[in-house]
Amino acid sequence: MTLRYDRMSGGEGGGAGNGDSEVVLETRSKTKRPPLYKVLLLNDDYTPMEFVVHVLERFFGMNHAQAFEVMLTVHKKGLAVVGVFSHEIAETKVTQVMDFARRHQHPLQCTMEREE
Ligand code: TYC
Repeated sequence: MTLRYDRMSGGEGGGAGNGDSEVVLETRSKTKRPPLYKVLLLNDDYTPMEFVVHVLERFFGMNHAQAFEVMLTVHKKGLAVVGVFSHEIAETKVTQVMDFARRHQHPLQCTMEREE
């Protein structure tokens, strides 16, 4: 939305002044909220279920029951959103999960996707 206001001359002389007038157009620049990013965990056939549960507890602050439930969703559906974050935080989560999985030689995949 563009906000404008017009203001006719003021200042010295007032209405019956020298006849000069002034128009002020002010455009308020729109302040958009930064986009959010979904972090997705993908299923595979090899990563142990307990490892995925541990990842969800460790990097996404879930309790054991939540983590187990989300792991099962990924296992059954193929993927699930495991959190929604700013771009920087989402990138950090993806890197942490991918590094942790690689260090343990599991093929677990984690990605991020911009929210509409
Ligand atoms: N499908 C894996 C198995 O049966 C478990 C699994 C769940 C792997 C979630 C990845 O993101 C994942 N061992």
